[in-house]
Amino acid sequence: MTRPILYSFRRCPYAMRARLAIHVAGIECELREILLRDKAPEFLAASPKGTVPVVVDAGHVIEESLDVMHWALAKHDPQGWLDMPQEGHALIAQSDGPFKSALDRYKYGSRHPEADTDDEREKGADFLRKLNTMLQGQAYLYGENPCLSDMAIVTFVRQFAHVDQDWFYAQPWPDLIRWLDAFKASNLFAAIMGKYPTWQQGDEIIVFCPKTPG
Ligand SMILES: N[C@@H](CCC(=O)N[C@@H](CS)C(=O)NCC(=O)O)C(=O)O
Repeated sequence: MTRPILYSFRRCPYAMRARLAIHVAGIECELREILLRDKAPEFLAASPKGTVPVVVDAGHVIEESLDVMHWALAKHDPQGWLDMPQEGHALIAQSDGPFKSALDRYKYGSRHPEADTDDEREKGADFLRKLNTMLQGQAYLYGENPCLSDMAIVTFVRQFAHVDQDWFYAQPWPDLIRWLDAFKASNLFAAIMGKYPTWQQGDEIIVFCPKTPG
């Protein structure tokens, strides 16, 4: 049986969330690490829009990270990540939309000369305050177990926190910080952050999340 191919980029928060779902689902993939500034032609042939992550599963191309998460969890969802209230989808949309836009303008201020980085940080902080409130008294966004929205959002919160860690960790968001730090310290996060050389045709196959024997 041929394994699905996963085109990925280690530090991309979209690729990270795809790898989180693939890993928790235990799907063995052939990992191909892409260099964003010099994309492999095989990658562009599979998905001309040229964003990671992309999964190619028996000729079927999945080129949106959330779709990759759903694809993986539909196969196997041992932690019940899909067991999420309906509003979790709207929360993910808020993260992928306005929050991600503020994050980009805050993080890459020089690429957005029209934006004021303090204003953008404040827009992002509005969303983070909401998450902090949701996390009060519970380990995850919708209770004591992680679900799709935790894992679809946390990699972007991590990126936001890393723009200016001194500022982030000084904010009155103890529950959000606890949630983020627990994720960063988790075995799951460690398992998806392995370092791989950039892939090119002819390289030896790298198996992402190999099945443990037995
Ligand atoms: N909507 C896409 C967005 C993916 C995305 O934008 N990934 C970035 C890397 S973090 C990318 O591949 N950018 C293309 C480039 O930099 O050339 C998804 O959810 O998969």
